[in-house]
Amino acid sequence: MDIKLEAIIFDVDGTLAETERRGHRVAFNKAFEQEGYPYSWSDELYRELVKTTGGDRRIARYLTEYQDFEPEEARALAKKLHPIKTQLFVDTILNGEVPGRLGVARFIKSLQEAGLRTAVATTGTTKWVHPLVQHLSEEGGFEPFEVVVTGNEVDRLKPAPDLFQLALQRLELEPNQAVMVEDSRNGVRSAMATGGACVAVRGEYAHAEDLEGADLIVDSFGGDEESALKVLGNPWNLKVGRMLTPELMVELHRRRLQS
Ligand code: XBP
Ligand code: MG
Repeated sequence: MDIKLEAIIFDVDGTLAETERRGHRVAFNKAFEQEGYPYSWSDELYRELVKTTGGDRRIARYLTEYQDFEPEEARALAKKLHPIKTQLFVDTILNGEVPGRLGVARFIKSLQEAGLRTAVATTGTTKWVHPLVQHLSEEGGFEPFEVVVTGNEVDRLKPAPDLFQLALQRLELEPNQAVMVEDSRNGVRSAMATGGACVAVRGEYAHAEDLEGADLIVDSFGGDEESALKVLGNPWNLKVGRMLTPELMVELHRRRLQS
């Protein structure tokens, strides 16, 4: 019996919006400064730290690995600082300072017009994810996501599959009825661990080789001539044009199912 593609599940950070370098990293640094700690994460250091998913775990890792904190103390200080960082990032969102990634609104609109359901599964904290996805759907002119799963709702963050599995459960779908869209190595690994299909739209902190295993790797969502996407990996030899489209998602899903 033919299994249809029903839904596209999006990651947030690096996928729906390039939030890390100018958003989260700045909010972490503002929180450190506001609370009187002499820490400041450079872009280069953050490229390493962002491999640790979850902002509070990221702070705790930094304190133990770079500031010689004992694990207990590191966790306690992270618990204190992370909510402060989160509120600072919410303020950034509410000031309209977090734009969607180029081409993502067009892509989501085309998916919804083609009758595909759309959802979110992110490691990020509920408190900022909801205002951000609401802002992106209003700014981008697409319907709100049907399901939004955030890092607070599961025990294991990416690269574990838990977030995508919870989104699939809420959509009442099996992994082979969805395509997941990610930007990073942790995200691609999380999607692959569900057994479903994954499209990687390389994020600012990822390199193409990190995204190996995805069913299609591109550098952007694409658009008209000057913003055409570049294909970085195409294991199914799909016919890929200037932009991601619903038809391409259906074809990728079909090829994968037939394999
Ligand atoms: C990326 C993450 C998050 C953000 C920071 O999530 O790992 O931790 O970097 O947000 P994804 P928080 O790519 O899965 O969307 O500080 O709220 O964790
Ligand atoms: Mg991401």
